[in-house]
Amino acid sequence: MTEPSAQPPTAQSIDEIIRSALAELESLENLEAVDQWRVSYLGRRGSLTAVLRSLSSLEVEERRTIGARANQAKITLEDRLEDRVRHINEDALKRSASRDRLDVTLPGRPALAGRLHPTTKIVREICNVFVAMGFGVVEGPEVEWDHYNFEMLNIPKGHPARDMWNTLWMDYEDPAGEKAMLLRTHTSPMQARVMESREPPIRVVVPGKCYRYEATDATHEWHFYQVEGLAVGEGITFADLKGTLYEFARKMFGEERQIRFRCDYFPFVEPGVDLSIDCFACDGDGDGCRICRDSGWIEILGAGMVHPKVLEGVGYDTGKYTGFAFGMGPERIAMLKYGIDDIRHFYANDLRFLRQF
Ligand code: FA5
Repeated sequence: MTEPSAQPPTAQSIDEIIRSALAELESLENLEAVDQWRVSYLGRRGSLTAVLRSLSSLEVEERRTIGARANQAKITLEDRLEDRVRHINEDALKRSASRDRLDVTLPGRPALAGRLHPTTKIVREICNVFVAMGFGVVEGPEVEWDHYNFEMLNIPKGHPARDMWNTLWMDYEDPAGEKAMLLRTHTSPMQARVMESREPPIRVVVPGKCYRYEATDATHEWHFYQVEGLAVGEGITFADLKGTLYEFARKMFGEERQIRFRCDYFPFVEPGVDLSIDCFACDGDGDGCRICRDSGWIEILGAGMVHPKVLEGVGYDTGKYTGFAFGMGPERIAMLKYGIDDIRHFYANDLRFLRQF
């Protein structure tokens, strides 16, 4: 850059300004530098502007020739400035076009598709079997009142049967100072809720999450799913219960499966039973079988005829209506069906396990 001169301008000094300005301009690679260049030659205090200002100190004749030269110099610098800016912009555009070029021949990245959790799948499979038999599907609250989880199921306070369900209580007490709210320990409270809200005939299954204050092991989680079933109407008998569950076992585990009922106790059914299927791994032989632990049978659910006290509790006429109910653990059914040896795999969030389903 040439410093503005205090000397009167001459043709040589103007040529010198042009020469050095153009040489400098050619070496500039970005717009900021070009703007600084413009300020230093053509700006208010720029060297060429200073020349134009000092023309008045020249003789008239000299002023005409030197002035014309200086004006021509200004036009030259402005033209070349414009060229340089265009050149820099075009260069930047070319560079970005080659840098950001889209290679349409590259193979695409495969989209990661999510999938249903194995519990969701088995719960849907179970529900579908019952839907095909005319059952509807309903859901209910996971935070439940003691009233529905126990009282309405013929399990009053102090009843020893409460010990069958290790309970996670909420920090809420009723006016009598009793713990009143809990994470439901089973889906059975929905029996009373459904019966309170409609009249027979009723046929529903209730899938949902349950919680128990439980030490976990290969077959016990502290949170797990259940699918409850309830049918209430006129003339429903134990034969209907047997037929329904028999159909379910065959649809889930195969036509050749045998089922076995044994007496069991649940305060909200009478009589109560548990249902086993003959082991699909050893075909009921039992001998040395890891799945059924030598017994030839695998227990899959609890069931029974709805206890008259439960029907009375919701105001049903027990002379007119009877019903059956059942409750099963879908994770245990999935374990049996797919040979999973530990229930804790279901909720450990290990994709190596979950991707297998
Ligand atoms: C009940 O919960 C009764 N409400 C079932 C019932 C309903 C009986 C209607 C009669 C009429 P039980 O505690 O046995 O019963 O649990 C039922 C099923 O839930 C079990 O067979 C098992 O498959 C599953 N289950 C129970 N506890 C756990 C647990 N800790 N982890 C995983 N699954 C469990």
